[in-house]
Amino acid sequence: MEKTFLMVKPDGVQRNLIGDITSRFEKKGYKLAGAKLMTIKEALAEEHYGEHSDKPFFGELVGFITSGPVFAMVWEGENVIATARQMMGATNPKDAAAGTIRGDYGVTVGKNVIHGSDSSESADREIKLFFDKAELITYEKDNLAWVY
Ligand code: FUP
Repeated sequence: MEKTFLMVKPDGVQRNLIGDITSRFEKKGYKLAGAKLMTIKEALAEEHYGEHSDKPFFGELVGFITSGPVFAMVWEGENVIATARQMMGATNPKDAAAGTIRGDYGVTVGKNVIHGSDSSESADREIKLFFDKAELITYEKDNLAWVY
């Protein structure tokens, strides 16, 4: 089943948005395969954001993502990579539609609340960067026949 890497960034953790963000993906119908509160060391931040290493905002980006705890998650389900990106909204919150996470909670591009993999290659790479295999759980959901 398709998997993606999502992460509530330090601003989202500080603003108590872990629950709301996690809830959106649960309610949508995706399955949580792994999650942890962690701090990101500089080397991991530089590797994760390697594609931006020559950008003027790289230093600020690494400084921000290492500035406090993040909540790292792996979610799975049909089309979860693209659908999670839609649920997150545009990178710059000023362009993100209302109803998306960044549209509802973000103001500036530097502090845009959530990260999500943008392709299956990024998802594979980022899941491996942030999670050991043993931290990802495979399990079945009940058939929910007891929910009325
Ligand atoms: P996204 O995949 O939506 O997270 O966006 P990008 O990979 O293009 O950018 C990664 C992060 O860099 C963004 F979440 C915020 C930051 N960024 C800036 O701070 N300034 C910019 O001009 C563009 C991105």
